[in-house]
Amino acid sequence: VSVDRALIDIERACGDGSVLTDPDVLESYGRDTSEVAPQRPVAAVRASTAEHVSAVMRAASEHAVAVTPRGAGTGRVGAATPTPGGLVLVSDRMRSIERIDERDLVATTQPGVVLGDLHRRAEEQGVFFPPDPNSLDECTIGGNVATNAGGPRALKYGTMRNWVLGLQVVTGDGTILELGKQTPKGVTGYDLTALVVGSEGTLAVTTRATLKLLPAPEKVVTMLVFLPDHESVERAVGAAYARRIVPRCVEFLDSIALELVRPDAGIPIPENAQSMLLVELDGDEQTVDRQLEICGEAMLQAGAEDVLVAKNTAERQRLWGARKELSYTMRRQATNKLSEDVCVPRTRIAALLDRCARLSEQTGITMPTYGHAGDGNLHVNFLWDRPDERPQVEHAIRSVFEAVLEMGGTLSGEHGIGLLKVPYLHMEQPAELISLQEQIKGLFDPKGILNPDKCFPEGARRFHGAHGAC
Ligand code: LAC
Ligand code: ZN
Repeated sequence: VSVDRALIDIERACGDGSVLTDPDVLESYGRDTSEVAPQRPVAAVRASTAEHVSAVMRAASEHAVAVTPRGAGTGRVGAATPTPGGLVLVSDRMRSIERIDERDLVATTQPGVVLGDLHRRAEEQGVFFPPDPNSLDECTIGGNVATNAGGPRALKYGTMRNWVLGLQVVTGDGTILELGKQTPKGVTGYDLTALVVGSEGTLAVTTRATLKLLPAPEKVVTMLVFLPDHESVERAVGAAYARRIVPRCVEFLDSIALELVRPDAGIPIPENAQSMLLVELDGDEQTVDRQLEICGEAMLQAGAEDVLVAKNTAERQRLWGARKELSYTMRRQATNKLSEDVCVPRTRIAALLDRCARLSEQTGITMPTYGHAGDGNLHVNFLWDRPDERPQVEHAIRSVFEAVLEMGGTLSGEHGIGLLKVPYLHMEQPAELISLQEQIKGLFDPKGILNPDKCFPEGARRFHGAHGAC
């Protein structure tokens, strides 16, 4: 069959050991960190260079075989789930941090570099790479590029797209391209770098990333703010800005989420706390100390019942450790979990939380909510045990999406479309806009082999049948 012929060409180009077919290995590449059903790939391909990736794409084009690029598989919407009958292209042989230049404030890395390793190496040189998805100890730069990874610090610093200056990529037909620039400014041509960032492996495979850095902030402080109701949460989210302060994080945890982090948070969380904001400030020592005082006062005025400050780095790390684990901790609370990552304007946070509370009451589905409140980006979770509750879950999800769109929000603030959200895309985007994006994909990937079942309804239908996805 054609996939076998493609694999012969690939192994010839990439060398012995570059094609993996061991069932256990393939099993481990079958899924990401979402509820999307696993799909075993026909083979996994390990490329070491851009030339290898190019050879892989040429062979796959010639034999019409789908290729799903994969980082660490920590995505949340099935974007790294192999396309049925296709290959996965892994980056574990491309793990080099090629350059961290603290004077140019630029880093160059291969796609398989783990984000946390880049953070540590940058810190050793006194510089700072802000993007911080919670999977940072596992996830890779290539995956961060593909998903436009966010995280708590996106509030002050933006998401991955703000930090990628240039990319070396390989398109669907095997062409190697240098996109973007090596300098902090540059407006030559269309911004194709920005287009590839967040394209979920549907446009091109990243083989090298040139990233922007900052000097590391001198001081970081974390404040815990306990709030009694949704209105006070919304007021507290806006309170820092009203005092001309931009925190680097404003994270929200509702009462269920709070109970789940309580045992590991390290800081005593008041027994009756209804919700918490984690507010983090960074900058030079004097500024941070002054802002901490102003923010604390502002939070009390917004209705906070109590404000605590983490005493030292160890306390901060423990608290964030519990927060980072939250989605896994929550996963263990029920037989089934789905998690959304909607985003609304900051002034609609209370309305969204009210709406979720009402829906939970109506449907009987537990809907704990937490997330990046400063950005209006909330993870609304749906937990249920019995299979016959599924229709209620579907109803609740659709209702949340409808509400979010009415409020001027978006279906996905940080996790993307992948497979999970394809069935809902049309709620936010008209057919013309979806079609334009599909045409753009066609230019990067003329044979339609790069993750062809993801992001858009037509590809999803072709590989997954009438329902589009899963
Ligand atoms: C989080 C991931 C799920 O914020 O985005 O925990
Ligand atoms: Zn998140």
